[in-house]
Amino acid sequence: MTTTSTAAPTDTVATDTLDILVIGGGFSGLYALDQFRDRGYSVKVWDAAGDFGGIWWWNCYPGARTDSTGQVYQFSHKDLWKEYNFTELFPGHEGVRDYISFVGEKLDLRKDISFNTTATEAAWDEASKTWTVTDSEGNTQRAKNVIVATGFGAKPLYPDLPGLDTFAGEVYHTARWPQEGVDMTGKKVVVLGTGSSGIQVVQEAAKVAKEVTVLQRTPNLALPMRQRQLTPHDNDELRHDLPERFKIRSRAFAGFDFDFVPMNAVDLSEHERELMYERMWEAGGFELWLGNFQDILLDDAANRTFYDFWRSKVHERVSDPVKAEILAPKEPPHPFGVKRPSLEQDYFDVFNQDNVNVVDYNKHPIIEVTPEGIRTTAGLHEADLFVLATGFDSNRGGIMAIDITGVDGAKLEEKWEHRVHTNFGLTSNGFPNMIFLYGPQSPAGFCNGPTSAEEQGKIVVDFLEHLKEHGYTRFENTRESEVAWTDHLDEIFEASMFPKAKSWYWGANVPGKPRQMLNYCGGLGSYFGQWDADKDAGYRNYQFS
Ligand code: N01
Repeated sequence: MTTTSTAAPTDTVATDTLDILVIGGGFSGLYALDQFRDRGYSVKVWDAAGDFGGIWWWNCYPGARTDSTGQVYQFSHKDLWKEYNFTELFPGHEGVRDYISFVGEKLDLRKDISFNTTATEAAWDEASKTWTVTDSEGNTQRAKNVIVATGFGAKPLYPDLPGLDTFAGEVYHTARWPQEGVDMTGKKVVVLGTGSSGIQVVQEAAKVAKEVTVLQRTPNLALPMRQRQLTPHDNDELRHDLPERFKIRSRAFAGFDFDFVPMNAVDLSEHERELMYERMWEAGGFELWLGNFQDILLDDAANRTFYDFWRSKVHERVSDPVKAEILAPKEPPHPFGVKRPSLEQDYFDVFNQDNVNVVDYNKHPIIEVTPEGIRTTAGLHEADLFVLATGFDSNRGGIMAIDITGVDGAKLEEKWEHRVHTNFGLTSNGFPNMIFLYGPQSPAGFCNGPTSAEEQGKIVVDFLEHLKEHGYTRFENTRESEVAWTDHLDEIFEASMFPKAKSWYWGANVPGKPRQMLNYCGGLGSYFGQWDADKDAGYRNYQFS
């Protein structure tokens, strides 16, 4: 017997067996819902969040905001972009949630989404060729196909700190921040972690807290955001060439409306290079990372020229030379850009305030957490609020949190325990009729989210339409194809500079996680080009029946 989730809207008609159940209602899940529903499929979405927002529902810590401009961090389809006005160039989490709610209402998506519904199990039945998915309340839904669109950051990473449970103050992970917010005014705040989440919290805490102590294990080679407020008129100005920019982002290396400059940093004189860096620095944004010289992520010497430029900019802004050296050391902690840099507004400036300090965590690690605060080898840092900005068990964590049972009782968790294997990050042998969006071994970590939602979404729509046309009810990629895809990822990873930084891109941030590149770093052009070639060869990596 199939039941709908307790949280399902009352006007939803219970469907015995859906064509598609989508787990996850972020950009990818919503695009899939809209597109498949348009084509006559019965589709429902289950989402663990309380409302529209995807990852931005969970990550509602102060200062959480996207590092993409709203113009590029939106859907390109159905003319939605003609109507919505962003209030900031780089929208905060409230802004992104407002935008996604707008999309939800505009496309009438809510009626097919069950929020507050966490998928805990999915089991394949070969006889009926269906999946049965169960939620945390024990409700089940049968579906011919399951799309897992849980995102790269569905599972927060909690550090193992002695004494954490004795802490008398408040402690929150940035990805599980209370929806009602946390007032940091007048508090002593300790922030562990300086990834994107950490630096965004620090910028906000510095404005109101009594004291902010930043525990930094790896400096964030953060770049200027150049944030600004937008009027409706500004939105119109930014809108006029959007269709062209959407076209560019669909095949640009990382799904943005710009790409690497077809010049090598090392071919220019120092003066010419500096002029170019200065121009880019003034403009700000991720162009400094993914629109920089084409050799910046390939050549150590080229990379170092930018690191030195970046460091000089930070040192100009931080007056205390000791703090400046911790934040931007003479020797790079890793090459620039092979660990994700963030965009910042006044991150480096706040260290000029007396109430903001940075601790070099490598020299002074945490010994224990006490009721009063966090004791490092440098002493006790008293705290009322301890912020864990420690990131995620990225890419595979959210998927493996679901107990997925495929053919002959095989468990995905066991299959992927030591090594993830997928075909294009989309499917995994032994788990038929299951598709991952923005999943491990896809370009996820190197792709602007909405671009991936649409571009991967399109190939998945084509794929299931192909099945429908041919009357197939079952698909499964071959074992050879996923071994080849995994080898391909390994090869480009090994040949790149990415192994030179410990990062979540390859699992190096999680103790005990197998070290394997989990994000395709060959660029969207190559990714979709290879997929199209396989498709033109009759989806040669799949067995259909
Ligand atoms: O997580 P992170 P995040 N002891 O993993 C440190 C996206 N995102 O939530 O670098 C001490 O990057 C860890 O140190 P180290 C974006 O793609 C986007 O910030 O491993 N320190 C690191 O400093 C991003 O890349 C946006 O040495 C520990 C930090 O915690 C991704 O999400 C906003 C530790 C974790 O940084 C993840 O970002 C937010 C320990 N035990 C997130 N464990 C925007 O678009 C971890 N750390 C702006």
